Amino acid sequence: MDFIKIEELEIYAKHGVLSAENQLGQKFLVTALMYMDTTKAGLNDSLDYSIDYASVCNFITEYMQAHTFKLIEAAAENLANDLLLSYPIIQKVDLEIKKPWAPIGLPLKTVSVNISRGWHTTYIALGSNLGDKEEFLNNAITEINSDTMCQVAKVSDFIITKPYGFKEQDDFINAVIKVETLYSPMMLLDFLQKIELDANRVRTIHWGPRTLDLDIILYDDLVIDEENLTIPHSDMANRSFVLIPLNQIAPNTIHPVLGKSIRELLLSLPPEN
Ligand code: A4P
Ligand code: MG
Repeated sequence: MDFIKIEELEIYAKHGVLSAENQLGQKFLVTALMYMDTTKAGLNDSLDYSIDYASVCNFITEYMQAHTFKLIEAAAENLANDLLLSYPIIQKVDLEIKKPWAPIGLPLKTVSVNISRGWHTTYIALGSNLGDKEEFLNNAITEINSDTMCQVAKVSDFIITKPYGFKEQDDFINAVIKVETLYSPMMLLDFLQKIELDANRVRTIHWGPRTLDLDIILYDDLVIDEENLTIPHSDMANRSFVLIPLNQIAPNTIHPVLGKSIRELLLSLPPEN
């Protein structure tokens, strides 16, 4: 992908673990690679389709001077987030913060931290079969969208579905949403679980009734299988209550393990699912 690079912007600021560093300050060098599609800006020769790098340099300088972090990791993390939120055209940023004068009493050239942060596309399945089901789904969507780290980009229809798995329970309302997020998969899971808890979800029976269930279905084309998080969702390809709404908003998205589009997965689903 195209990028615009700001190299070794020199900033005098006050980050550091030592109190002398917080009081006297020192020099930092910031390098930022900002990924975006520059085609339109190039063809139209217009800043309307790009970023003004002078403005970004001022932004970075002001940010670094307005805050005092102990760790350059924290300075980088927060600066990357703020850059991505303030300049929506930037899809990803590689950020390096160098400390050329790190006070360690030994002859070192520089110490630096390098991070890469960006927007990710994720699909989240919502389900409810207790209480005011529609309201639980609507509230969850509003809560997700009101978090600065998430933007709800698409919402499928709300569909009424028969219970899958444990059958002796009320019908569900299900939906799938497309969300652009700055959260890592783990942070996203934590965030969604807090929303579930807020909805007073009581977990008694596995696959049983719930006020609100939020599952991460896809996250870019990432494949992870950790103890508490599996992406793509391990059972998504067998569930019409996931595939029908997902097919409405992402029919051509490819399942990164099965190598089939959502439309193909839905077409090959047995009718009883
Ligand atoms: N977990 C692992 N991967 C993920 C992921 N991709 N997204 C872990 C979210 N969570 C994930 O889930 C248990 C643990 O799964 C979480 O703590 C997380 O670390 P849970 O939702 O807390 O527990 P559960 O609901 O009892 O089990 P499970 O297997 O998650 O149930 P499902 O898969 O959520 O299915 N029928 C219809 N028609 N519509 C429905 O929405 N839903 C279910 C529940 C059953 N039948 C249904 C529906
Ligand atoms: Mg679940």
